[in-house]
Amino acid sequence: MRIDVVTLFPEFVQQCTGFGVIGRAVERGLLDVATWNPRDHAEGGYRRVDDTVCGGGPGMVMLIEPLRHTLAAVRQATEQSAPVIYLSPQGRRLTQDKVRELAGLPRVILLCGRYEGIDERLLEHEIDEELSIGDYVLSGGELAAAVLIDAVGRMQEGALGDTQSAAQDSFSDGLLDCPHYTRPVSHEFGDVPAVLLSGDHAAIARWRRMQSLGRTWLRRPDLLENVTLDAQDQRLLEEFKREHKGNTHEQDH
Ligand code: 9D3
Repeated sequence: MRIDVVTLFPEFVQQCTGFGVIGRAVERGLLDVATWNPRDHAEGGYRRVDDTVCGGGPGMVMLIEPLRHTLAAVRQATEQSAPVIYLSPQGRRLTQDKVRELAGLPRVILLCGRYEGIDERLLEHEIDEELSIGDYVLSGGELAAAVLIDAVGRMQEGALGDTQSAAQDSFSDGLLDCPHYTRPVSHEFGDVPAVLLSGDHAAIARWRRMQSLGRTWLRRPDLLENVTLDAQDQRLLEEFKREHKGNTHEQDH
């Protein structure tokens, strides 16, 4: 997959692709991230990419022409057509469903804003989709682009090792992950749950499923509204709730 990023801070975006799973995906040629700086397509000695806000008020807005010329250059760089995605607080929220959808495309173009944002007319004419990564204020689109690249990059075939798999992820089945433990089995901070040492693979799978269901119920009940639980899942969740009640009682006394 190829991802082109239009940004005033290309080094920042490139740095974000250099480590861990994404770094290896890039090394192996599973993912190709190219950056484009609108300043290279700006005119005049000052290479202006922004100007003051029409109607007054603080801040600056990114100019149409440098971005338009940059996007034209990006489109010329490969034959494949690609959706242009603008990272912005006004976008729909990025979800794992959207990540999966984008990961299946051969190419996407990401547009990062700085300052107060981009002239609305450029968005109307050149943007296919607007995405936000959450309800908090960033100072620009670059970190959001890095988040999207990370999430989409690790979904590429062969990006994760044999032992990992994107299908095992939290959210892939709409539930949170179960707790994980490693050695030592006995520690000042507590013991590893006995079932994980039992060697009973069916019991371990049941325990993990119960923990996933229980933690989702405790921490993200909103996620449970979007999944259908079979009879076994419902039993496991009921069991978790009974044990949880018992535990919270003990703590009260
Ligand atoms: C303080 C400026 N705000 C005035 C109400 C508007 C504003 C403009 C530009 C707020 C944030 C930004 C920069 N943010 C992004 O480019 C961005 C973003 C974000 O801030 N939150 C979540 N997702 C994203 S994607 C791009």
